[in-house]
Amino acid sequence: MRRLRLLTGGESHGPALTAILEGLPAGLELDREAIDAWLARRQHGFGRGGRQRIERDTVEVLGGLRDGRTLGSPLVLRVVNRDWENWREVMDPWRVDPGAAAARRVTRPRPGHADLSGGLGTAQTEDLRNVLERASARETAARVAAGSVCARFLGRYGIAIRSGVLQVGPHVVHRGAPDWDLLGGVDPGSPLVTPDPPGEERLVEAVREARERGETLGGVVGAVVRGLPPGLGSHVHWDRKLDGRLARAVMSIPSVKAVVLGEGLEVASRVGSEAHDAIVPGERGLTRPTNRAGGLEGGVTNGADLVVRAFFKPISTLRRGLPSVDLATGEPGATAWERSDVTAIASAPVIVEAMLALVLADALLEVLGGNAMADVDAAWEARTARLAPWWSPADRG
Ligand code: EPS
Repeated sequence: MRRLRLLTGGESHGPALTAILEGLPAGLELDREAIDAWLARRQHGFGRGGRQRIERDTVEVLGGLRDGRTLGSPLVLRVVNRDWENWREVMDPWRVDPGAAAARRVTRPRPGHADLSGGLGTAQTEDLRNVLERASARETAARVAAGSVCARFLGRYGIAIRSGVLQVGPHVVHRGAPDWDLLGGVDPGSPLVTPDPPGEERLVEAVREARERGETLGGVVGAVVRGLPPGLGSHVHWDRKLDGRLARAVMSIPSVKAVVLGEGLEVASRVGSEAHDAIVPGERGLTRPTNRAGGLEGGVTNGADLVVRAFFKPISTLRRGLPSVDLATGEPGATAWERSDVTAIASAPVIVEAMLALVLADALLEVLGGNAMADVDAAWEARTARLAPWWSPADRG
């Protein structure tokens, strides 16, 4: 991140999650309802566990905003954990109740979660709760709050994001890279937010079956960003290339094990003439009849839609348990279960959108500069004027 910084804090069953987003220009108008709508999307979906019936995520702003406009100082956002009330004795920052803490101690690490690796890494194997509380995907609530603000910034320049679930476990709704029109068919209120809402009943049934078997499911999320001007990122340095920055951000979402840009998975097995996107003169600039590159060439946006897929592994808390070892005794034993999601895939699209918005807002600010929205606006106008012979935001659509 070159212009923006995002730091999140807070544990899953602690008092709250916090996000500090630093580097936004002063004068960006925010909308509380819009942030809350993003948070609600993250809570929506079929397959979530009992926790989502407790939480009602909404944003509180603790700094960086006055009269609905950013001040240029760090934007401090908080999302309260309602479940904290039930965990005070176990999660008290100053003094936990030893009896309550012992009853909630975790010593059998879940394969696939951060329990063992994080416990070994931070010398906290005596109670893996010290690790799993922070490693919990609950943290993504803070990212979504901050990401929605970045999306608002991008929206000012006509840059918009769509997303949806392309696959739930082995059940494929759409194979291959998504496009803008496909994701226009997503109903954010449908149980699994796929581009085929009427076809979701069989997916819902698959989630129900997995629940009955004590299993969990992952899946695939697709996202497309429209309206990005060419030239974001860099062809010059490995750490400034936008493909790497986007992949890192999406890969950092809990459970993501693979990120694909455009038709990146598919082109590896094609010949060159079927892998690239011809450059053709158009009426108002250059056009590309295909978008296999997914909007990025050489680590730089090329003006086409940015196309991303994120592959999520199944959740690692299974009701049927997974083979593990009790670190307190050294004895083998199945992992414990209290409650969990069967799948959180319906929550994933908005999280992917948030991470894309964060990186893209950073990349846009990097080329536009400016600490005040008026200056950023002027830079946007100058840049689009320079690009006019080649690219026009109006052409995307
Ligand atoms: C999570 C475990 C579950 C999920 C949680 C992520 O929480 P709990 O242990 O309280 O049942 O519900 O996700 C959320 C709370 C959320 O808001 O997304 C985990 O271990 O990663």
